[in-house]
Amino acid sequence: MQRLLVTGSSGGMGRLLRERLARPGRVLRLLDLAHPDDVVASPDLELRTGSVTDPAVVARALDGADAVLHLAGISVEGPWPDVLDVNVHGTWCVLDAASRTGARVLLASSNHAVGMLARADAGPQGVPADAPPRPDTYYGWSKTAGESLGRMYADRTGLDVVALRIGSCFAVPTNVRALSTWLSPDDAARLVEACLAAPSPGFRTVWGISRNTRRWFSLAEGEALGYHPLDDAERFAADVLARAEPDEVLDLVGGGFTEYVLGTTSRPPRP
Ligand code: 15L
Repeated sequence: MQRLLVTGSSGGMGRLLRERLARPGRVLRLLDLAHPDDVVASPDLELRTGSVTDPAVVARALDGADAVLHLAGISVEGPWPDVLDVNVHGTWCVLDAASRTGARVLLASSNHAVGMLARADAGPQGVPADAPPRPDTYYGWSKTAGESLGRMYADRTGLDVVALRIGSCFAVPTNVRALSTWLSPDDAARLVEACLAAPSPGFRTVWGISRNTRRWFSLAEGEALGYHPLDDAERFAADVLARAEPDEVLDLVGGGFTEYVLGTTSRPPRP
């Protein structure tokens, strides 16, 4: 029996993945500050409540787990102390506890780790999955910090750590940028399964995107790990383009995040 811990299971991605990751031979253990009423514990579903910033909570949650999908965190730009505590300290709690149990760690990183990259600078295959950090926000920086902490634990302790640079994981793509950056929920589950099944991946960085016709990011590193996405945002293109906002940021990988006043999700007024 495999036990998979999912942190941040009540958040956006956690909710999309919960049912998709359930399967015979697997116990899902969900950790979040609270669980929705319709999520009920069963022999295959263990519910843990608490914060990823509490090392004791995380150590207990990892006890007996074979792997952890670490989704918990602030998922947009936020004030520096909060981002540091939840995203960086929380990720340390997970990596440090996993380094004592040997559980494989899948870290939810983000495209915003390289958000300031100009799309024009991407090679013919798209931005490589291990492109050096170019964070666009405190949030994006926190994701690069998590990746580099993961690398350190992998190097120092032999832990398997896969950092998933997730594009836009929503039920459907909602803007023009997402026609390039979309990660469908089904492909997200395929990505997690590939990361769990790969024999001894060591430290890797892979893009979490679907096989989008307009993709900006390389699929090569994910494919090397056994991730073969099936979905393509293009089937939503007509609808999305009909509703396109004229001022959407499309020249930089991070899109609208690249314009945020740091620490906030507001933009300065345009001249
Ligand atoms: C992310 O990293 C965020 O968590 C998510 O809210 C989206 O904004 C996504 O990136 C994106 O770039 O679309």
